[in-house]
This record gives sequence, C-alpha cells and structure tokens, in this order.
Amino acid sequence: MTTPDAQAPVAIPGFTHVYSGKVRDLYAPDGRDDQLLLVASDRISAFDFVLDPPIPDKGEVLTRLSLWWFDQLADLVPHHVVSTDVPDVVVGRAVLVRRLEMVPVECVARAHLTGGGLREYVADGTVSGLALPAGLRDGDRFAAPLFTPSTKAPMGEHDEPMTYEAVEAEVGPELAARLRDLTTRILARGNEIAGERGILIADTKVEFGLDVDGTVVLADEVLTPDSSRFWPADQWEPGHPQPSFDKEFVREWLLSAESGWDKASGEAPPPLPADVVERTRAKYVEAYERLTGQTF
Ligand code: Q0Z
Repeated sequence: MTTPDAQAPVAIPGFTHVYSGKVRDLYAPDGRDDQLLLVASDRISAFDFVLDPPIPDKGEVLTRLSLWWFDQLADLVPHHVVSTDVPDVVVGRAVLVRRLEMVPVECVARAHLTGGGLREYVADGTVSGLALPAGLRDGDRFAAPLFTPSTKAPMGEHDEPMTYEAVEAEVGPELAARLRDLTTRILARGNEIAGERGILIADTKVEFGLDVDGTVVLADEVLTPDSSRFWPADQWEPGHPQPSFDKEFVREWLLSAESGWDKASGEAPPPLPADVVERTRAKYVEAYERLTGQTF
C-alpha cells in the first residue's frame, strides 16, 4: 500500500486536472478550450525537492502578489488573467486565464550576477553567450538587466542556457526582439518598485504566450519569489552568495546538523519543524506586504 499524498492536487468540480508542476497545478474547464485554471498550492521546493509539510497561505500570497504585479505592468504588456472568480476549494489561490499558444522559450532577465549565470560566467566569461567584463563577483549588479533565455526542459530536467541567436532561430527575429525587450523591462520595472521597499530582484523568469491575433501576452506568474530571486536590500554584499528573502530558514535548517539530512545523499529531506514553517510563512507574507503596501 502507498501513503496517501497530503499535497496532491484536489478534485475541482467542473474542471479536469491536466498537469502539475512542483508547486502548481493546471486544470481545464470542462466544455471550453479557451481558458485554463492555474492553481498555486502551498507546496514549497528547495534543493530540487518538494518539501513536507506545505507552507500555510503560500499559494494565496503568491497568487495575490502576481495579480498585483500584473496591474503594475499593465502599461508594458497585456496579461492572461480573465477572472479570480474560481471554485470554493481553490478560492484565493487560483486564477482563470486565457489559454494561449505558449512561447517555447524560458524568458529570463538578470539584474545581478548569481546562480546559473554566475556558473557560466566563471566557466567562460559569458552569460547566455554575452561576453561580460572580467572581475565580476557573485551578486554584482549589471548596468541594465540582461536577457538570458533558456530552453524549456521537461520537469525533472534543468533548463539549458540559450543564446539570443538560438531564440531568433526558434521563434523568428521579430518575436525574439519583443521577448527580450519585454523581459528586461519587466525586471527593470520590478526593481524600480521593489527597490523602494527594501527588496532586490536579482533575476526572474517570465512566460509569454500568443493570443489568437498574435499579440504577445504575459502568462503564468510574475515577479514572485518562486519565479525570481528576492534578496533583502539591506544585506546585499557582492562577493558571496546572498541570503534568499523567502527560503533562508528552510535552506539553513536543511543544511544544519539539526536536520540530520545530507544534501549529497540523494535522499528526500526530512519534514520541516513547525517553527521553520511558521518563519517561512512570515517571510512570504512580509514580501507581499512590503511590495504591495497592503496587509495580507
Ligand atoms: C502554463 C504551469 C502548472 C501552472 C501551460 N495562459 C496559458 N495558456 C496556455 N498554457 C499555459 C498558460 Cl499560463 C501554461 N503552464 C505552466 C504549469 C501550473 C502553470 F502545472 N503550462
């Protein structure tokens, strides 16, 4: 007998479950093919594992944050949200969206050098094939956000960096230029707003789709801690890895002797203690409240 999964996607009356990522679930409304229901769960991932237990309210915090950002970005790009009037079982953490033809490129912009961008830079002095000056450190800020696209790998595999020329070959030069322009502007606008509120957005991944008349539409989630690296601005110090705004307690505890977990073992991490769950929930709420100026 297998253990029932406490975090499995719920049954939603009137919808069919079509796909689940690590932390989100996708449903199709029965009887119409022009919309989808995007559900943000309370699941949290770290070191490529989905952890147990979930973080209460995380799905709702991220859904509300994304909706707020869509509004902040509305003069730059149209978004896919149709309605937040969703079934009771997912109320607050789901949105009904226009079903788009998704662009087959992960659109990443980087305002700071870190993560996969840093690894590529250390290996060969480039990020997504762009030559950068020597001597940059982990956490350094670029003069302007860079477009560093990657391939969309199937779940469980890692996205591979793509050159701009590869994006042009994949989607054509006109759409490639539009994706680059929008992705870098979204991160620049995000940092203009977040910077005033003590948060740096080091990098972000956005997804675009095309509507029936070929208009580029911002899809999925935007500028959330799950799609971006948020750093506390007052602790920013280039030269070493920066603390993550949302997951610092989770990562710190998992790597501590107290957890008993060995990252190199390949084993699933142990369940998070209640205080780590509670402090992590508080960080998500703090990010939402600082950015939006609204009480969660
Ligand atoms: C998004 C994803 C998951 C949430 C497909 N507007 C759209 N039109 C067509 N497809 C998508 C969207 Cl957002 C779409 N994803 C990623 C997976 C939960 C989002 F399980 N996949």
